[in-house]
Amino acid sequence: MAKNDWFKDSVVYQIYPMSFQDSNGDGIGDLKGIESRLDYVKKLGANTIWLNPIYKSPNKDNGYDIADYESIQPAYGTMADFDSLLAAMHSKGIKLLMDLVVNHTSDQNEWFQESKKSRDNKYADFYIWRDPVDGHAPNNWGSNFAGSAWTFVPERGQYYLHCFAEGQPDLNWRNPEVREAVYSLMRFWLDKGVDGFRMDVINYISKPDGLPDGPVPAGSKYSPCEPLTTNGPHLLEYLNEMNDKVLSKYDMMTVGEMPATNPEDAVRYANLDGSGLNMIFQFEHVSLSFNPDQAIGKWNDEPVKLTELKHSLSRWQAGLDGKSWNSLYWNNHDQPRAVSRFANDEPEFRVRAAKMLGTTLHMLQGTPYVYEGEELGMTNGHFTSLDQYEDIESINAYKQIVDQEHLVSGDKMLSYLASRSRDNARTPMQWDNGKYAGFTTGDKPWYRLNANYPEINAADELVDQDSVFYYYQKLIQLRRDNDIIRYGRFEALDPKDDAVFAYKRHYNDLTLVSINNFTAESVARDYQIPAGAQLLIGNYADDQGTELRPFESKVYLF
Ligand code: TEU
Ligand code: CA
Repeated sequence: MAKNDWFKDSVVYQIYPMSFQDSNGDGIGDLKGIESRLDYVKKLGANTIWLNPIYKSPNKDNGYDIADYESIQPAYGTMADFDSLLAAMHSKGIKLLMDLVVNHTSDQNEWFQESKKSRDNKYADFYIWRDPVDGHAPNNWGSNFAGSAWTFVPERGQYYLHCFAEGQPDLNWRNPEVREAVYSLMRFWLDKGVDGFRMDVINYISKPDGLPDGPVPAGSKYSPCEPLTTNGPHLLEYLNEMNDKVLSKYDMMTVGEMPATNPEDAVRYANLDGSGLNMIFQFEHVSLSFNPDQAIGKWNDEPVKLTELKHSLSRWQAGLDGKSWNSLYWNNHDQPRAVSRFANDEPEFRVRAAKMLGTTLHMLQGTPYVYEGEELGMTNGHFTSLDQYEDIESINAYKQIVDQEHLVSGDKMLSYLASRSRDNARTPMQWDNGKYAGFTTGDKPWYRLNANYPEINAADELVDQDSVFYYYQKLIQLRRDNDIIRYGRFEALDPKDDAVFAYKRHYNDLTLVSINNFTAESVARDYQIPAGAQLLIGNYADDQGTELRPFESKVYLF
């Protein structure tokens, strides 16, 4: 394996620091808490951890608004705690990916604090400032978190652009000094020994020339920043420059978060020739039920159609083979819980369904990402009132869509939030059935627990050989043991079948068949499995041949 190629052999476990493990009873997860749980991650078999942002931040967007790139959020601990965590990880053979959030900073960042003072200071050109047009914002762009993407600052008599919250001003990547400042903070962490970066909305960094108005969906006042600001004219140039000046100098891995991309974009920005990033997080399979041209956008409560999901994942598997590399994920801190969204979280089916989703994803080509609690089959919160939400996106969306634009009723929007809110993923980790699920010893977790922690928790799963946890452990071990799972070529089977997602992988003279029933019904399917085939894994105790029971998964090798 060539230098820097270990990204292909990684299985990444994603930790949302705020909600993982509190060590000092203040109700907020922290670095010492993470360190105390490394053996759990090790036991699962992941060899890489991605930490969501742990830098100093006013938490307008839970750490995605960074006030100081080179210091640790005090609630999470100190730089000494970080050094200790990194050393502990490395001693256990676990690599660390940090979150790199450089499309925007916090408005509390010193760069912005200086920039907003005048039009001629050292940082004046670090952000995207424009004069008012006829007393209004310079264009019609809307923030991803509702409202205009522009905020006026009287000191400068100008507006600044923020594709996310007002407290998240976009950096001006056209300014070479901005790019150098970013490379410098990257080197700071790489020189400490971190093993790579997950790059937040990295395909937003090059804005279109002239910042022209965009189309406004019916019922809205604004044209959403996305996709107007994604995949801009200088993106590839910036990524190549970053590669030249930083990435190529270290033995590291990169994954760029890139909404609004297609397989051709992946080949462009994350080519296996090593000129850009190692892989991207694409959004197609988690956006299939969106209405991009309507003001309601991502908000709905429709289940995804299996045929569309299959079509999407299949075209990414085929489109990237030999040219780029897939990231494989069902959920993360921005997405609802996989078992609730793509399968079935009712007690009767949950365990089987969670294993089925794990099988579907982990037998694909690419690097799998497991989001904390996914390996337990954790579910959505099933919240029913607005005061149960904490996330800026969810709360602002409700205000805009229900209170201001009157596009849907409050009840309808609550149903949409229950189905799609990012908060579904952000409830504290369910370690055991004790008070606050073992997440904190204090009396106030920063965010509410999912009420089902007495039934779904790590302690119970670790003493149950049939648990989702041990099933994920086996999936990860199978990937390690079988080149065909890591490198094999993908072949879709029966694209029109709306109940079963089955596919083949091919490597040398070996064939693997992954069969996954996405329904709560029994169905019969014949994939012509040869008599001597080996059953690598399955989520029922026995094999009924062509009969597939509810949410049954099985994988054959021959
Ligand atoms: O998320 C980016 C992201 O998910 C959006 O671009 C999304 O497509 C948009 O909000 C439309 O719904 C990343 C982080 O993962 C997220 O937690 C941050 O809030 C965001 O960037 C800003 O940093
Ligand atoms: Ca704490």
